[in-house]
Amino acid sequence: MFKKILIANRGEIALRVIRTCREMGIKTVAVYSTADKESLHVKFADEAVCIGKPASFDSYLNIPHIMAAAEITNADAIHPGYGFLAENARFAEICGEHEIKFIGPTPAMINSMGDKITAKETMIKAGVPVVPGGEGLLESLDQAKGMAKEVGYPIILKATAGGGGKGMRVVWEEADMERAYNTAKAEAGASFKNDGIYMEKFVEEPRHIEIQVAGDQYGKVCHLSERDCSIQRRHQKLVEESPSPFMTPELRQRMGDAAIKAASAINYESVGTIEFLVDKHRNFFFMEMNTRIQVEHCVTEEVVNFDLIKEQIKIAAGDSISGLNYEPQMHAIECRINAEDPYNDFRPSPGRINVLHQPGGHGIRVDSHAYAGYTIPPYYDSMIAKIIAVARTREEAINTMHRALSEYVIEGIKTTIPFHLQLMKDERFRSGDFNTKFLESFKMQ
Ligand code: MV4
Repeated sequence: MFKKILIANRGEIALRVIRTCREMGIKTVAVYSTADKESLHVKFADEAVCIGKPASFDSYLNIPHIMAAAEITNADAIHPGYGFLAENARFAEICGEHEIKFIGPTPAMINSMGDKITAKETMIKAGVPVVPGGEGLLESLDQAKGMAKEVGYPIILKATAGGGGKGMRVVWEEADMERAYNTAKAEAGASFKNDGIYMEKFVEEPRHIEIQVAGDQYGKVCHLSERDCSIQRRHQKLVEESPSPFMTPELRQRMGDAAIKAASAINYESVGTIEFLVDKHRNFFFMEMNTRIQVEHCVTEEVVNFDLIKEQIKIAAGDSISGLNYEPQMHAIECRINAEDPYNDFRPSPGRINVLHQPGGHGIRVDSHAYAGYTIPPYYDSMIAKIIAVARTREEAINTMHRALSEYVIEGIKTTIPFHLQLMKDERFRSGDFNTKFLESFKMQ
């Protein structure tokens, strides 16, 4: 097992990794930007190294600075968390060149899922359902128009280097194709330095349901059931839960099998997630694979009673997994508490937390790096806490969540707590009848 892990991240996920390391008897190294000097991950780690100025590019994305911190502290592994360098194949490769274990998949596995057309072709070969559409890169506007006639409108244009919603365009009829084609291509080029785009049939009002998987270095892959992430706003998830209210045992069987096929197709090693779009007829289609631990991993941890960070570290150290799949034993819901004003278009609200009281009690887990007196810097994402409610039924989990939200006191900044309080009382949310469009029509009272 590793003796010392450097955590190349900040905020709640850095703290989350430090906690598991401590339980496993592994020493930890925090890295931090000058803006994060007073952060909890710096205080809780065994050692801490400043790696640069506030801007991510100068610190949490600065590979030479992070490698230097790992070298001087003699770390034998690096945990990348999520975001920042977590899906940077070159970073994983550089770790290998320095004989420091990257806690995640190999560079080749990251690359194979990073390019969406390549990923989709791999999935077709593996027998995983994908959204119908033209295969390969679009070469011209005329080709796009011809292809759309075959696929049938509406269609969606996506960037092959994209993911997470950037550079997508929905096209409802041929008259709109030229403008959409040109803007999608320009946006892809500007965002990813790769203007390759491809076409899919547009799935209307889909649910976003993802399957957690784990694979070891010896070819064993298992799944740990689903998370429903349909409650999103502008491609930002706000609430995740497991099991999905839309799930049936038969659908879980089929999606779990598909997820295992997907991960096995690239001999996946580490924990990861297969994202699917699910239509109202319970047809599901591969969308993307995330080759990292995700923000919402806690929901799965609570329903299958499993420490996914511990599993990820053990797999990286060469341990084997049982290969058994896991089904939800409980119902868990996670609300993301962001320093944003839900009454003002979710505008970021960084600043000092003057008063803080975090909820607790039966069925409540709070993962957060916030403390009274902490100043949220404006440079990074605005998530300051995750509340996870666990109960035997969905209704009880929602009620527990509402109770916890009502106990939460955060003064000095605006947060998404009022949004979640309203959502937990919303009849449509409570009925489980929602999809990824739900928040478009949700109004704060
Ligand atoms: C789609 C789609 C409908 N049809 N693809 C959004 C993020 C990116 N990963 C893919 N996304 C979508 N792809 C087809 N063929 C609808 C979306 C989509 C979406 C997906 C999941 C969660 C929220 C979403 C919000 C808007 C659009």
